[in-house]
Amino acid sequence: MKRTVVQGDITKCAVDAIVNAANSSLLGGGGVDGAIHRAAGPDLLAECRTLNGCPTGDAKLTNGYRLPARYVIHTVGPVWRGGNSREPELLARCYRRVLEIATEHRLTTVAFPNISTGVYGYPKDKACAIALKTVQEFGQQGDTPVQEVQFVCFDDENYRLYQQGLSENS
Ligand code: AR6
Repeated sequence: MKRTVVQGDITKCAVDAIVNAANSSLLGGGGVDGAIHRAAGPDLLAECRTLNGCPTGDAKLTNGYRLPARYVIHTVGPVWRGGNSREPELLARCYRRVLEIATEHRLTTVAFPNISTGVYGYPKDKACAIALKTVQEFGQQGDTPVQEVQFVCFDDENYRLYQQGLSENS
C-alpha cells in the first residue's frame, strides 16, 4: 500500500473515498467537516441523519454527492484530554476502521485529513506518528484492495510533519 502526502483541501480530492473528521452526531460542524458538507451539498446531511451518529473511534460510509470523491467515510476522533484518556488507542482505531470499511467496499484510493488535530486539540506530532504507523501496519497485514492512502495536510505544520515522518520510515 502506497502512502503519499499532499497539501491542500480534501474536498478537491478525486479519490474513491475522502475521510471526514466528524463529531459523534455526524450532523456537521466546523473545520474539515464543515468544508465537506458545504462541498457535497445538502444530500450528504440528509444521508447522515439516517445513520444515528457514530461513536468515537468508529466510522460510517456515505455517498459523496457533489464531491469529486465517490464516498465519504466519516470517523470520529478523540478529543485530546492530556493523553491518558485512551486518546492514542482511539485515534489509531479511527484509521483502522476507515481502512476496514474501504476494504469491505473494495475501494482503491482513500484520502485522510489529520483527524483530531484541529478543534479536538490532539498534538500534531503525536497524531502524525499514529496515523503513519497505523496505516502502514494495516497495509502490511495484506489482503486489502486499498492501493493508495493520501494524507491531506491543510496546514504547514502537518505537511512538514508528514513529509518528515514518511521520509524517515518508508
Ligand atoms: N481539507 C483538509 N484538511 C482540513 C480542511 C480541508 N478543507 N479544513 C481543515 N482541515 P478539524 P477535529 C484540517 O477541526 O480536530 C468539527 O467541528 C485542519 O487543519 O476539522 O477532528 C467536527 O464537527 C486540521 O489539521 O477536526 C467536530 O466537532 C484537521 O483538518 C470537530 O471539528 C482536523 O481539524 C472535530 O475536530
